[in-house]
Amino acid sequence: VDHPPADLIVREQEPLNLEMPFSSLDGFITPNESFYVRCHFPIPEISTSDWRLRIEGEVEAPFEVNYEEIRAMESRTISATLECAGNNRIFLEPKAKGVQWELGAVGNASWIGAPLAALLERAKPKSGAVEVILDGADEGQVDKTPTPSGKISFCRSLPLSKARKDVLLAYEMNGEKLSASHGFPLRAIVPGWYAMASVKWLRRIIVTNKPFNGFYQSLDYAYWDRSGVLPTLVPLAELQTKAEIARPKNGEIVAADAVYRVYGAAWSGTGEITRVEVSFDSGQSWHEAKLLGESVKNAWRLWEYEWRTPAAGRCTISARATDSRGFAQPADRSSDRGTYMINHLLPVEIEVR
Ligand SMILES: Nc1nc2c(c(=O)[nH]1)N[C@H]1C(S)=C(S)[C@@H](COP(=O)(O)O)O[C@H]1N2
Ligand SMILES: [Mo]
Repeated sequence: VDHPPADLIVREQEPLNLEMPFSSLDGFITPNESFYVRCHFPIPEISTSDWRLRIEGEVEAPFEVNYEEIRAMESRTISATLECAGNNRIFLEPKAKGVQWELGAVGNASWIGAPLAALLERAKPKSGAVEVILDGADEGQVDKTPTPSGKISFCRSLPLSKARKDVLLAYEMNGEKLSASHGFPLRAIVPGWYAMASVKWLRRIIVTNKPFNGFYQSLDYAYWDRSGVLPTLVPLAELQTKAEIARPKNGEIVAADAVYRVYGAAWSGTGEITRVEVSFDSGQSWHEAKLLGESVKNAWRLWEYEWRTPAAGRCTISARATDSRGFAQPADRSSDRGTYMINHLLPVEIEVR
């Protein structure tokens, strides 16, 4: 690791999986040393002098760029919240396999990079092009059946329309050069989508004329969609609307007959957060929380609620978010989502003393 994981919970050493203790939430921007890390394979060591990004596939004009060329392109700065699709997995019943994330496989950063649209424009996708595969330089063996023989790389695809709309190829995170664990030298930032789409250590961009069905698009990071005539396995995409409580944290002891500032963050991939509500009685009554700061597209919104604490006893606190398109959080969990897209209500149990 190129930064000390002092602020982070080590979920796995190899591959490296680090979680932010969500109770340490302290502002709109997650500092780089507190930002969660999710890796499937060993972190590739890449030197900028050997590194190239190739744009190929169903394009009229395939080409390669090096690190200096990417940095010399017209840049854009965006805020974007990344959340792992498996965030909150530890709370699933029955227990699910996979990294046991609590609340902290999420973070918000300011990213600087080149718009993917600019590279695509130069490569000129052919008329039948439908998707763009983002291919990472990290490789390894996966163990879900049917198991591919030999190593595969981490790669994901996007519809060409999304790739052209707002995807950033980022080389800076919160004003610093991207670190090895976050994808040095270049990573994708796919705003509004679960973070498996934001491929790190980019090496190739492949335009295709048919939907891609790679491992992380089908066997992994997919869910059962029942909106059509028959259930279909669909790759995960948009972030689901969610509010998380940073403080108090589970098991915290809170002073009775006092004022406590309940504090957290809320985000959505489908719209703006318009409302966060808090309940102190297992969801029987709800109180409007105050949304802090300004609404920033594709970034989380911090919120707070000044709580007059009751007399001593146990208390269950829940928070729920609603977005501008009316998406809210389900009370219960559907197994159609496998071990991903966990946004049902997750109450915090505390003691008032
Ligand atoms: N090449 C590559 N890109 C990747 C991954 C990976 O293992 N390899 N993990 C993905 C997943 S599942 C998540 S949640 C985010 C995590 O980004 P971070 O480590 O910068 O927080 O990266 C995504 N991009
Ligand atoms: Mo993830």
